[in-house]
Amino acid sequence: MTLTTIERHIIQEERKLGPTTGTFTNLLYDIAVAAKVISREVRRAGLNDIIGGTGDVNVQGESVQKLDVYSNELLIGMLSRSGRVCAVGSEELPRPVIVPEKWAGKYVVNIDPLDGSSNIGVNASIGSIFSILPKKSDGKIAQDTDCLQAGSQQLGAGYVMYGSSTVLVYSTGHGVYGFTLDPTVGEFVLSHNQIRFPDRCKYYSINEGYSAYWDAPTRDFIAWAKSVDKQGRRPLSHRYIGALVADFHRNLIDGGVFLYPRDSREPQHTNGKLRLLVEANPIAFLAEQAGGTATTGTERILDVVPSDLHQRVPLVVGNRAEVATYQEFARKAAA
Ligand code: FDP
Repeated sequence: MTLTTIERHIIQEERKLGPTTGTFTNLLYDIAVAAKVISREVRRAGLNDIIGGTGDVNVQGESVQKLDVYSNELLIGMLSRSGRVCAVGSEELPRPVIVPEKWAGKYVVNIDPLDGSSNIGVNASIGSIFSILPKKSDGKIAQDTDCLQAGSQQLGAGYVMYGSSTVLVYSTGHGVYGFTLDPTVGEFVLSHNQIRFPDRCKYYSINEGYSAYWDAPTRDFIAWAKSVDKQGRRPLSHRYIGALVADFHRNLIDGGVFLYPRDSREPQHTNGKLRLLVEANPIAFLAEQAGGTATTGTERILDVVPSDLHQRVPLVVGNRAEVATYQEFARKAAA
Protein backbone atom coordinates (compact mmCIF):
# COMPACT_ATOMS: atom_id res chain seq x y z
CA MET A 1 0.00 0.00 0.00
CA THR A 2 1.39 3.43 -0.93
CA LEU A 3 0.49 6.43 1.11
CA THR A 4 1.23 9.67 -0.71
CA THR A 5 1.80 12.35 1.89
CA ILE A 6 1.77 15.97 0.79
CA GLU A 7 5.52 16.26 1.33
CA ARG A 8 6.25 13.31 -0.94
CA HIS A 9 3.79 14.58 -3.56
CA ILE A 10 5.26 18.08 -3.63
CA ILE A 11 8.76 16.64 -4.08
CA GLN A 12 7.56 14.34 -6.90
CA GLU A 13 5.90 17.27 -8.66
CA GLU A 14 9.00 19.44 -8.32
CA ARG A 15 11.25 16.68 -9.73
CA LYS A 16 9.17 16.75 -12.94
CA LEU A 17 10.48 20.29 -13.51
CA GLY A 18 14.14 19.17 -13.45
CA PRO A 19 16.83 20.22 -10.98
CA THR A 20 15.53 22.70 -8.40
CA THR A 21 16.72 24.04 -5.07
CA GLY A 22 13.76 22.62 -3.17
CA THR A 23 12.84 26.08 -1.86
CA PHE A 24 9.39 26.03 -3.44
CA THR A 25 8.75 22.53 -2.09
CA ASN A 26 9.63 23.67 1.40
CA LEU A 27 7.45 26.77 1.07
CA LEU A 28 4.42 24.63 0.27
CA TYR A 29 5.32 22.37 3.13
CA ASP A 30 5.50 25.39 5.51
CA ILE A 31 1.95 26.27 4.47
CA ALA A 32 0.83 22.69 5.09
CA VAL A 33 2.33 22.77 8.58
CA ALA A 34 0.60 26.09 9.36
CA ALA A 35 -2.65 24.56 8.07
CA LYS A 36 -2.32 21.69 10.54
CA VAL A 37 -1.91 24.13 13.42
CA ILE A 38 -4.90 26.26 12.34
CA SER A 39 -6.91 23.07 11.87
CA ARG A 40 -6.10 22.05 15.43
CA GLU A 41 -7.36 25.42 16.73
CA VAL A 42 -10.52 25.20 14.59
CA ARG A 43 -11.24 21.69 15.87
CA ARG A 44 -10.97 22.95 19.44
CA ALA A 45 -13.07 26.07 18.82
CA GLY A 46 -15.59 26.34 21.62
CA LEU A 47 -13.26 24.56 24.05
CA ASN A 48 -10.57 27.22 23.86
CA ASP A 49 -11.25 30.95 23.93
CA ILE A 50 -10.93 31.43 20.16
CA ILE A 51 -14.55 32.00 19.06
CA GLY A 52 -15.79 35.56 18.78
CA GLY A 53 -14.56 39.00 17.88
CA THR A 54 -11.54 40.89 19.14
CA GLY A 55 -13.52 44.13 19.16
CA ASP A 56 -11.41 45.50 16.27
CA VAL A 57 -12.35 46.23 12.66
CA ASN A 58 -9.97 45.21 9.84
CA VAL A 59 -8.89 47.16 6.74
CA GLN A 60 -12.00 45.82 4.96
CA GLY A 61 -14.25 47.36 7.63
CA GLU A 62 -15.20 43.89 8.90
CA SER A 63 -15.13 42.83 12.55
CA VAL A 64 -11.96 40.93 13.36
CA GLN A 65 -12.40 37.44 14.80
CA LYS A 66 -9.91 35.92 17.23
CA LEU A 67 -9.29 33.02 14.87
CA ASP A 68 -8.53 35.49 12.04
CA VAL A 69 -5.84 37.10 14.16
CA TYR A 70 -4.42 33.77 15.26
CA SER A 71 -4.25 32.40 11.68
CA ASN A 72 -2.80 35.62 10.33
CA GLU A 73 -0.04 35.79 12.94
CA LEU A 74 0.78 32.11 12.56
CA LEU A 75 1.06 32.19 8.76
CA ILE A 76 3.01 35.43 8.70
CA GLY A 77 5.36 34.16 11.39
CA MET A 78 5.99 30.90 9.56
CA LEU A 79 6.43 32.45 6.13
CA SER A 80 8.46 35.49 7.04
CA ARG A 81 11.07 33.56 9.05
CA SER A 82 11.48 30.70 6.56
CA GLY A 83 14.17 32.28 4.38
CA ARG A 84 12.01 31.46 1.35
CA VAL A 85 9.69 34.47 1.24
CA CYS A 86 10.40 38.19 0.77
CA ALA A 87 6.89 39.64 1.19
CA VAL A 88 3.52 38.54 2.54
CA GLY A 89 0.31 40.34 1.59
CA SER A 90 -2.57 39.57 3.93
CA GLU A 91 -6.25 40.33 3.87
CA GLU A 92 -5.91 41.30 7.52
CA LEU A 93 -3.17 43.93 7.13
CA PRO A 94 -3.23 47.31 5.38
CA ARG A 95 0.24 46.83 3.86
CA PRO A 96 2.37 43.82 2.94
CA VAL A 97 4.86 42.50 5.47
CA ILE A 98 8.30 43.06 3.95
CA VAL A 99 10.79 40.47 5.16
CA PRO A 100 14.11 41.92 6.41
CA GLU A 101 17.19 41.21 4.29
CA LYS A 102 18.65 38.46 6.48
CA TRP A 103 15.48 36.37 6.08
CA ALA A 104 14.44 37.44 2.59
CA GLY A 105 13.78 34.69 0.03
CA LYS A 106 12.63 34.74 -3.58
CA TYR A 107 8.89 34.17 -3.26
CA VAL A 108 5.94 36.44 -2.51
CA VAL A 109 2.85 35.01 -0.82
CA ASN A 110 -0.59 36.63 -0.63
CA ILE A 111 -2.91 35.09 1.97
CA ASP A 112 -6.43 35.15 3.24
CA PRO A 113 -5.58 33.53 6.58
CA LEU A 114 -9.16 32.75 7.53
CA ASP A 115 -11.84 33.00 4.89
CA GLY A 116 -15.54 32.89 5.75
CA SER A 117 -15.07 34.21 9.27
CA SER A 118 -18.80 34.72 9.76
CA ASN A 119 -19.01 30.89 9.89
CA ILE A 120 -16.59 30.52 12.82
CA GLY A 121 -19.09 30.98 15.64
CA VAL A 122 -21.58 28.49 14.17
CA ASN A 123 -19.16 25.60 13.51
CA ALA A 124 -19.62 25.78 9.72
CA SER A 125 -16.82 25.37 7.18
CA ILE A 126 -14.08 27.97 6.87
CA GLY A 127 -10.77 28.07 5.01
CA SER A 128 -7.35 29.60 4.39
CA ILE A 129 -6.27 30.69 0.89
CA PHE A 130 -2.77 31.27 -0.51
CA SER A 131 -1.25 32.58 -3.72
CA ILE A 132 2.47 32.24 -4.51
CA LEU A 133 4.22 34.69 -6.84
CA PRO A 134 7.81 35.32 -7.90
CA LYS A 135 9.65 38.37 -6.60
CA LYS A 136 9.58 40.99 -9.34
CA SER A 137 11.52 43.95 -7.98
CA ASP A 138 15.32 44.22 -8.06
CA GLY A 139 17.44 43.83 -4.96
CA LYS A 140 17.15 41.52 -2.00
CA ILE A 141 14.42 43.47 -0.19
CA ALA A 142 10.93 43.31 -1.67
CA GLN A 143 8.71 46.28 -2.46
CA ASP A 144 4.98 46.54 -1.70
CA THR A 145 4.41 46.27 -5.46
CA ASP A 146 5.76 42.70 -5.47
CA CYS A 147 2.39 41.66 -4.04
CA LEU A 148 0.53 43.47 -6.83
CA GLN A 149 0.91 41.03 -9.71
CA ALA A 150 -1.72 39.70 -12.10
CA GLY A 151 -3.00 36.20 -11.28
CA SER A 152 -1.44 34.85 -14.48
CA GLN A 153 1.96 35.30 -12.77
CA GLN A 154 1.12 32.86 -9.95
CA LEU A 155 3.53 29.96 -9.52
CA GLY A 156 1.12 28.12 -7.28
CA ALA A 157 -2.07 28.58 -5.32
CA GLY A 158 -4.34 26.66 -3.02
CA TYR A 159 -6.63 26.57 -0.06
CA VAL A 160 -7.23 24.64 3.09
CA MET A 161 -10.82 23.87 4.02
CA TYR A 162 -11.62 23.19 7.65
CA GLY A 163 -14.83 21.25 7.05
CA SER A 164 -16.09 17.83 8.08
CA SER A 165 -12.44 16.93 7.52
CA THR A 166 -9.50 19.24 6.81
CA VAL A 167 -8.62 19.27 3.11
CA LEU A 168 -5.71 21.02 1.41
CA VAL A 169 -6.11 21.63 -2.34
CA TYR A 170 -3.25 23.07 -4.38
CA SER A 171 -1.85 23.47 -7.86
CA THR A 172 1.54 24.51 -9.16
CA GLY A 173 0.24 24.72 -12.71
CA HIS A 174 0.25 20.98 -13.43
CA GLY A 175 -3.20 19.95 -12.31
CA VAL A 176 -5.04 20.21 -9.02
CA TYR A 177 -4.49 17.85 -6.11
CA GLY A 178 -6.37 17.44 -2.85
CA PHE A 179 -5.07 16.05 0.44
CA THR A 180 -7.05 15.10 3.51
CA LEU A 181 -5.54 15.54 6.95
CA ASP A 182 -5.41 12.20 8.73
CA PRO A 183 -5.67 13.33 12.35
CA THR A 184 -4.42 9.98 13.63
CA VAL A 185 -1.00 10.39 12.01
CA GLY A 186 -0.98 14.18 11.56
CA GLU A 187 -0.27 14.01 7.82
CA PHE A 188 -2.03 15.37 4.75
CA VAL A 189 -2.57 12.33 2.53
CA LEU A 190 -3.42 12.43 -1.20
CA SER A 191 -7.17 11.85 -1.46
CA HIS A 192 -8.14 13.69 -4.67
CA ASN A 193 -5.79 13.01 -7.58
CA GLN A 194 -5.95 15.35 -10.61
CA ILE A 195 -9.20 17.11 -9.72
CA ARG A 196 -11.32 18.23 -12.68
CA PHE A 197 -14.74 19.90 -12.70
CA PRO A 198 -17.24 17.18 -13.62
CA ASP A 199 -18.95 17.66 -17.02
CA ARG A 200 -22.30 18.20 -15.38
CA CYS A 201 -22.85 21.46 -13.51
CA LYS A 202 -25.15 20.67 -10.57
CA TYR A 203 -25.13 23.83 -8.49
CA TYR A 204 -25.21 27.60 -8.54
CA SER A 205 -23.99 29.46 -5.45
CA ILE A 206 -24.82 33.09 -4.79
CA ASN A 207 -26.21 35.12 -1.92
CA GLU A 208 -29.83 35.36 -3.14
CA GLY A 209 -30.60 37.78 -0.32
CA TYR A 210 -29.05 40.56 -2.37
CA SER A 211 -31.06 39.93 -5.55
CA ALA A 212 -32.66 43.37 -5.30
CA TYR A 213 -29.20 44.88 -5.94
CA TRP A 214 -28.09 42.64 -8.85
CA ASP A 215 -27.28 43.93 -12.31
CA ALA A 216 -28.83 42.57 -15.53
CA PRO A 217 -26.28 39.79 -16.31
CA THR A 218 -26.66 38.31 -12.82
CA ARG A 219 -30.47 38.54 -12.87
CA ASP A 220 -30.55 36.91 -16.33
CA PHE A 221 -28.09 34.17 -15.37
CA ILE A 222 -29.91 33.20 -12.18
CA ALA A 223 -33.26 33.13 -14.02
CA TRP A 224 -31.58 30.87 -16.62
CA ALA A 225 -30.06 28.65 -13.91
CA LYS A 226 -33.53 28.14 -12.41
CA SER A 227 -35.25 27.50 -15.74
CA VAL A 228 -36.16 24.01 -16.95
CA ASP A 229 -34.44 22.65 -20.04
CA LYS A 230 -35.47 19.63 -22.08
CA GLN A 231 -32.17 17.78 -21.64
CA GLY A 232 -32.62 17.86 -17.89
CA ARG A 233 -29.45 19.90 -17.21
CA ARG A 234 -31.48 22.62 -15.47
CA PRO A 235 -32.76 23.85 -13.10
CA LEU A 236 -29.50 23.85 -11.19
CA SER A 237 -29.69 23.26 -7.46
CA HIS A 238 -28.87 26.15 -5.15
CA ARG A 239 -26.18 25.84 -2.46
CA TYR A 240 -24.58 28.72 -0.55
CA ILE A 241 -22.54 28.31 2.61
CA GLY A 242 -21.17 31.86 2.66
CA ALA A 243 -17.50 30.85 2.78
CA LEU A 244 -15.79 31.07 -0.59
CA VAL A 245 -13.48 28.11 0.03
CA ALA A 246 -16.33 25.80 1.01
CA ASP A 247 -18.64 26.95 -1.78
CA PHE A 248 -15.89 26.64 -4.37
CA HIS A 249 -14.73 23.25 -3.07
CA ARG A 250 -18.21 21.76 -3.34
CA ASN A 251 -18.63 23.09 -6.86
CA LEU A 252 -15.18 21.84 -7.88
CA ILE A 253 -15.95 18.31 -6.70
CA ASP A 254 -19.61 18.09 -7.73
CA GLY A 255 -19.85 20.70 -10.52
CA GLY A 256 -21.16 24.21 -10.06
CA VAL A 257 -20.81 27.95 -10.49
CA PHE A 258 -20.06 30.38 -7.66
CA LEU A 259 -20.96 34.03 -8.12
CA TYR A 260 -20.18 37.12 -6.09
CA PRO A 261 -21.05 39.74 -8.69
CA ARG A 262 -20.91 43.51 -8.48
CA ASP A 263 -24.12 44.98 -7.12
CA SER A 264 -25.59 48.38 -6.43
CA ARG A 265 -24.83 48.54 -2.69
CA GLU A 266 -22.69 51.64 -2.25
CA PRO A 267 -19.80 51.98 -1.80
CA GLN A 268 -18.26 48.55 -1.08
CA HIS A 269 -20.03 46.21 -3.47
CA THR A 270 -20.04 48.14 -6.71
CA ASN A 271 -16.98 46.07 -7.59
CA GLY A 272 -18.12 42.89 -5.87
CA LYS A 273 -16.97 41.87 -2.42
CA LEU A 274 -14.14 39.42 -2.84
CA ARG A 275 -10.49 40.43 -2.89
CA LEU A 276 -8.61 39.99 -6.15
CA LEU A 277 -5.21 39.10 -4.72
CA VAL A 278 -6.10 36.83 -1.83
CA GLU A 279 -9.37 35.27 -2.99
CA ALA A 280 -10.23 35.60 -6.69
CA ASN A 281 -6.73 35.00 -8.12
CA PRO A 282 -5.86 31.80 -6.25
CA ILE A 283 -9.37 30.39 -6.76
CA ALA A 284 -9.25 31.31 -10.47
CA PHE A 285 -5.84 29.63 -10.84
CA LEU A 286 -7.23 26.40 -9.36
CA ALA A 287 -10.41 26.64 -11.44
CA GLU A 288 -8.49 26.95 -14.71
CA GLN A 289 -6.17 24.11 -13.72
CA ALA A 290 -9.25 21.97 -13.09
CA GLY A 291 -10.77 22.72 -16.51
CA GLY A 292 -13.07 25.53 -15.36
CA THR A 293 -13.13 29.30 -15.88
CA ALA A 294 -13.13 32.43 -13.72
CA THR A 295 -14.27 35.83 -14.93
CA THR A 296 -15.39 39.22 -13.71
CA GLY A 297 -18.16 38.83 -16.30
CA THR A 298 -16.19 40.70 -18.92
CA GLU A 299 -12.54 39.90 -18.16
CA ARG A 300 -10.55 36.77 -17.27
CA ILE A 301 -9.76 37.06 -13.54
CA LEU A 302 -6.12 36.04 -14.05
CA ASP A 303 -5.62 38.99 -16.47
CA VAL A 304 -6.84 41.71 -14.11
CA VAL A 305 -3.91 44.02 -13.32
CA PRO A 306 -4.02 44.91 -9.62
CA SER A 307 -3.47 48.42 -8.33
CA ASP A 308 -4.22 47.87 -4.65
CA LEU A 309 -3.59 45.05 -2.15
CA HIS A 310 -7.22 45.04 -1.09
CA GLN A 311 -8.82 45.57 -4.49
CA ARG A 312 -12.20 43.90 -4.87
CA VAL A 313 -13.41 42.21 -8.01
CA PRO A 314 -16.65 40.60 -9.23
CA LEU A 315 -16.15 36.82 -9.41
CA VAL A 316 -17.99 34.19 -11.45
CA VAL A 317 -16.15 30.86 -11.29
CA GLY A 318 -16.89 27.24 -12.06
CA ASN A 319 -17.86 24.94 -14.92
CA ARG A 320 -16.69 26.33 -18.23
CA ALA A 321 -19.98 26.13 -20.19
CA GLU A 322 -22.10 27.72 -17.48
CA VAL A 323 -19.60 30.54 -16.83
CA ALA A 324 -19.61 31.15 -20.61
CA THR A 325 -23.40 31.58 -20.40
CA TYR A 326 -22.89 34.29 -17.75
CA GLN A 327 -20.35 35.99 -20.02
CA GLU A 328 -22.90 35.89 -22.85
CA PHE A 329 -25.48 37.67 -20.66
CA ALA A 330 -22.81 40.23 -19.72
CA ARG A 331 -22.00 40.84 -23.41
CA LYS A 332 -25.69 41.32 -24.22
CA ALA A 333 -26.11 43.76 -21.33
CA ALA A 334 -23.14 45.82 -22.55
CA ALA A 335 -24.31 45.90 -26.20
P1 FDP B 1 -16.73 36.35 5.20
O1 FDP B 1 -17.24 37.74 4.98
O2 FDP B 1 -17.58 35.55 6.15
O3 FDP B 1 -15.25 36.29 5.56
O4 FDP B 1 -14.62 37.20 1.57
C1 FDP B 1 -15.27 36.92 2.64
C2 FDP B 1 -16.50 36.04 2.54
O5 FDP B 1 -16.85 35.55 3.79
C3 FDP B 1 -16.38 34.86 1.57
O6 FDP B 1 -15.71 33.76 2.09
C4 FDP B 1 -17.82 34.55 1.26
O7 FDP B 1 -17.97 33.87 0.02
C5 FDP B 1 -18.45 35.90 1.25
O8 FDP B 1 -17.61 36.76 2.01
C6 FDP B 1 -19.84 35.91 1.87
O9 FDP B 1 -20.38 37.18 1.77
P2 FDP B 1 -21.93 37.47 2.01
O10 FDP B 1 -22.18 37.29 3.47
O11 FDP B 1 -22.10 38.88 1.57
O12 FDP B 1 -22.71 36.52 1.16
